[in-house]
Amino acid sequence: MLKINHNKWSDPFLTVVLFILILSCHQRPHTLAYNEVIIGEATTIAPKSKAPNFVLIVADDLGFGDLSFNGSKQINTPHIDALANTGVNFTEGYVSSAVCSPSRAGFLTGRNQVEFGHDNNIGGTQEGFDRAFLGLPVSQKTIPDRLKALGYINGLIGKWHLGDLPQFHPLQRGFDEFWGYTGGGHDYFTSIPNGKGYKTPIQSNYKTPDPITYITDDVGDESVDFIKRHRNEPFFLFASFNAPHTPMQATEEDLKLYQHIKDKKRRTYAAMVHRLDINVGKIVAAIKDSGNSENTLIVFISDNGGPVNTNASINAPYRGQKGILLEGGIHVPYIMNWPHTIPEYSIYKKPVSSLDFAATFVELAGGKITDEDQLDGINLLPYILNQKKDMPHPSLKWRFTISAAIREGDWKLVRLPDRLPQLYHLPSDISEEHNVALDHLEITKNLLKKLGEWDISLQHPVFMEGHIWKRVQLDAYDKKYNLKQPD
Ligand SMILES: [Ca+2]
Repeated sequence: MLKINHNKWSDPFLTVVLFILILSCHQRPHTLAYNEVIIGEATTIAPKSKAPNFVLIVADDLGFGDLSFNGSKQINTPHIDALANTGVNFTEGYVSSAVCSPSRAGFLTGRNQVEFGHDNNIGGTQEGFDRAFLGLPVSQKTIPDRLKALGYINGLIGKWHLGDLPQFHPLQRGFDEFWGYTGGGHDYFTSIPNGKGYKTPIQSNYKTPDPITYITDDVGDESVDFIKRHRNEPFFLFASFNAPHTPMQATEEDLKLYQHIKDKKRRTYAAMVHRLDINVGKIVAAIKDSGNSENTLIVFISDNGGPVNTNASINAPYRGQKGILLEGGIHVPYIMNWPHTIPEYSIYKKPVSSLDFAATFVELAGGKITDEDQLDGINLLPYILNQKKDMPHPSLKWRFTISAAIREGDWKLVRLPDRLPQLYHLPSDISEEHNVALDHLEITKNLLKKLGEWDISLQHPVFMEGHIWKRVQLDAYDKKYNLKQPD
């Protein structure tokens, strides 16, 4: 019979066992101090024999709080949750713009887009500007441009929104395969020959596109097809969903699942996010079925915060929405997943940016990023694996028409044209409800100075949106936002 020493905690063996037990019970803690890095349980990091694949899954206008792993009680997103749980959840993940096109210009190049004049959304441009510049400046290299040089096949499925003219077409910007549309959105059910706006025909350079069924399913299916066809070569897939961007359209089948939600727009939105989640699951399953799980880095983000009025999204606990620089506009769900390389249940709490994708992918693919590339992003893998322990970004900055913002450590300053600057201490005021600019004048002055110096170093935008958007944005700073999850 086993005899246990009464003073058992003095036994080194038992102490180690106890320590391992504590570690193994460590489930996704949410109460840790900001900046702490939680690396999931140790797994063996297998040596990589070949260049990894990259799958970048982007949701469009998804509210931060509308995924169950981010606290949604109304919308169940098991597949996206699983990506976060079996990888790393970046709790301080940002995009570089609060609207679609500049956000995409940023993460596809790895440069803050205002540094090359892509400040604005692509829509109608202002009179006096040359439409030949209405797109991602051709001077800028994209992720697929860089990966192509390293032997990758690059595919874009879905939304582009970086220019309609031939010089901006995805096939001119590094992609080998394209199935989708070049505008900022699409009808979910209808695509017609010679159709305009959201009903444009689907383009593809490698197949005759079938009529769309429900476009979220179609983007999922075409992504699966890409993953299957290229399973034996290194690839980059940009799965660019337009869900849950407007128009608000869902299938009857999915609407039935959310019939308990009274508000019709919110019910439709929930059904749209539900269908997005199912298609993220299809993509992950296809990678697994092709035998490439351990050789594929999957990234999931939303391109900007939820536009609460137009699609009934909720950015709780963050205040603000698409189009503005409060957290609700730029702080997004941000996940990386790479089985047996990124440990499960990792949580990374230092601020990171979608600008980091380019350097991360290129360096993991065996390429080099030098100062000449002028990237703002960095390779995140050494940070995720806790090999580098400093802040990935001493500061992050944003500029969007009338507004600008800077985050440095725990502090964030937002500058608007018609009021005193707003300073928030994010760890103690996650919803940015208490402007403490006057209580911390030195910090306010210092951050304003840094923001101003950056601002005057930047070139002018190469295209403008209509001036009406300035008013719309300013008003959005004064609105009331839903900071709690509805039941
Ligand atoms: Ca968007």
